[in-house]
Amino acid sequence: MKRLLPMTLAAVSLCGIALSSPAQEGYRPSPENRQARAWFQEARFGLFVHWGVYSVLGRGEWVMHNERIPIAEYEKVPPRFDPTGYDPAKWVAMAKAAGMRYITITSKHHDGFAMYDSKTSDYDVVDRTPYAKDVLAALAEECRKEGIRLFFYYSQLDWHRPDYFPRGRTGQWAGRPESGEWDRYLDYMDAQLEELLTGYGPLGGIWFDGWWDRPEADWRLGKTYATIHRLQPAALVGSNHHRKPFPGEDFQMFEKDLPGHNTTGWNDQAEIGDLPIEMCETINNSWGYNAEDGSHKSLKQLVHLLVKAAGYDANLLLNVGPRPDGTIQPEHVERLAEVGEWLRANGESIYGTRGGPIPPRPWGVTTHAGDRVYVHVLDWPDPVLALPRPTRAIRSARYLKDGREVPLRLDEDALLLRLDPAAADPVDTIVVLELGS
Ligand code: FHN
Repeated sequence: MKRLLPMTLAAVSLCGIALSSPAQEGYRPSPENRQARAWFQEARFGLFVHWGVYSVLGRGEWVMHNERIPIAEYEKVPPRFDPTGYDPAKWVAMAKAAGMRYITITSKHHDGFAMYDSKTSDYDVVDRTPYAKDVLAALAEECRKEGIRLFFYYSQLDWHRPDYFPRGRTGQWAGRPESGEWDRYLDYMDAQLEELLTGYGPLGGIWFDGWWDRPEADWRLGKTYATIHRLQPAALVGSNHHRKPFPGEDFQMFEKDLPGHNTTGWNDQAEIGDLPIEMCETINNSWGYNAEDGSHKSLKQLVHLLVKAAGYDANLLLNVGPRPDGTIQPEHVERLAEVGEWLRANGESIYGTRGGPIPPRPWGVTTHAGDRVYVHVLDWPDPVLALPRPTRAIRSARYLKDGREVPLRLDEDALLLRLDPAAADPVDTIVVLELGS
């Protein structure tokens, strides 16, 4: 089995000390931005799409680095990329049927290849592939039609551009000259971002990644973030730098970890800020299409990710890696449809809720909205579940599934719920507490 995870990212991010210039000091989000943040927090569930010419090789999006493929070799891949089966209407319909409210797609990943018609470089899907069409433009139009918000993932790290110099911790086998103009690379990046922010209609936001390749560098983030906020005030800026949010950012993401956790090793410095949070995860173990990766998570595992994320007051951005023909592998289409079915029955306990009031527990999490608290029992302890005594009166406790009453008793400092084993749900047993004044 090929190594699925990219080069030990933990090693990459751990040793970098951030010495770069401060980001957008003094940034105050516009009213539109605040509205967009509120929308984002209510949306709770989005589709992540890692798609690029690397899908042709079917070994994930890090193949160029992991297999030390020099640029001259890697440039033989785009001519083989011809996704005649690409149908954005199908992707958007799949996302909607899964209960997703937004899509975040890779406009450019670390290999530097643009999945749109860039005017600043011909290293893109229109100029270098037989397909020769702007895949982002077609998706943007479909999203607009279907009321799905579209975010663009943009890699600050670039293994192709010579001016990405001094090099960082990756991309050292690309075969570029040991020279280049870092500021010219940043100008190029800002120019591409301007194209994305002016050529595809209103965006949900920009999802940056790759800062961790050169954490000591001056990324001129203040200028870049200010440009985004100027061109689209409602667009949300987020960066997967695994640190506490920088000024100018509008949401915070955690990769493969619940907020505040660090099972991956790269979230050790990822302090939780006061911004809306999103957690991103794969359905199998790969972001980009990997023909060998059959470790697809079950419905239960995926719903637990969604519910736990909501219990931590975070969104879930769940990934697919489309195939080189533009289709999504059937296992992932199926999984997403199953999650959609679950959300059609239980969505009120996720959408528009906030995490808590009871912090995450070994048995599960809680979410709340208005006068309702949703107790998500994910791991069935025993017939009686003890919760901290609520500060407000309890009007009723019922199973979300069928409205049946759940017997309860209030003790001095606890609320005891008597759960009926026959009502146990194999995925998530949800008890709705209706609160009084
Ligand atoms: O290196 C990338 C990886 O390819 C993928 O894009 C993920 C998605 O969150 N982020 C980086 C790894 O942290």
